[in-house]
Amino acid sequence: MIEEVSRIQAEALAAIQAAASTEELKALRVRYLGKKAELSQLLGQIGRLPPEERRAFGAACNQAREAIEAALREREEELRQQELAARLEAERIDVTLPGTFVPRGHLHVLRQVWERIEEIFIAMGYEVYDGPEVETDWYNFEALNIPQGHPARDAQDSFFISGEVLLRTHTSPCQIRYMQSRAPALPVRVIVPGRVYRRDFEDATHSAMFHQVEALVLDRGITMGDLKGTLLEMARALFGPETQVRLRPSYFPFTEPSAEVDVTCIFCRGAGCRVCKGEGWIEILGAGMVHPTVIRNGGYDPEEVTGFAFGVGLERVAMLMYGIEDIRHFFNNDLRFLRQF
Ligand code: 2U9
Repeated sequence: MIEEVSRIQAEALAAIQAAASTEELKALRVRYLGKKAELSQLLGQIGRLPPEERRAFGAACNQAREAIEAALREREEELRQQELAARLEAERIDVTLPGTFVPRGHLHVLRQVWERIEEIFIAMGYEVYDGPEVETDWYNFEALNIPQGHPARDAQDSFFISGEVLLRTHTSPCQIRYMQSRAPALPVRVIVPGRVYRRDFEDATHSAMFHQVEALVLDRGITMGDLKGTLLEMARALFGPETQVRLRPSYFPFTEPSAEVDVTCIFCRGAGCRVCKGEGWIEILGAGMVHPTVIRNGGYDPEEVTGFAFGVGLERVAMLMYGIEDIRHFFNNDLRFLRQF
């Protein structure tokens, strides 16, 4: 039986040496050292031996077991190293390879102009306010001194959702909401940028949806001088420090007096060219002193406070800044156009 032990040990050591993976080694461990292994079974039969041989046989079995254990450990370490090396080689990453190119987008040109105007007014201490695009008749018209039957309603010929609810035709209703939320606190200095909707037929300069920024300032003793100074500040920040502004008399229901505002032509600097039709001036916005009725509708006392307001079309500003000749370019999402800004 002792020879059996030597044979098993020799066979096991050879098999362990020949094992090609740690997986295989696991199987060999079970086969040579497990409960059903030959060696275990031989040891189980120790009782059959004459008593004087049992000690030597037991020692031989233990010695064989230890030799197999040691060989397993050693081979396992060897194979683990080999397997690790193979994995490192197979999973090697070349960090010097060029990466996948992810094209980078940017803000839409209108959004850029929107943010530029916000920055200009935030720097002058204004708040930026926002409100619903679906408005009631009262906020969009009545509060702004445009009663039922007023011709200014026809001019904005609006998208009604019901008899009383419509898509706002200007951002002015937000100004009323802002005043109501602040009254009687002074001063009011706020701009409201946002989308507005008018039932216009589309052409190179009209779109049924466009963007406005409106400004409103209320305080004791505000004059048209404050309005003109503010307009000059904005015009110079947008179009350059040499820009001049001029006011021409006009009419809006919500301001009195009212004015159309021109800036010196940004293409010819006032000399006269094709864009300004030889005038040297380009109209960019409307403005005026807030009508007493509108001040009262916002919750303030027109005997105590005065204020100015103006409204500017974002598309108009962007078209002038970049020489864009058709408003429809903004909304067609043609990348050849959008990428230019
Ligand atoms: C309140 C009181 C007064 C805002 C004003 C204009 C004149 C104006 C147009 C410019 C081009 C609209 O985008 S556009 O078509 N806007 O001419 N807007 S005064 O007056 C207000 C606003 C709110 C409470």
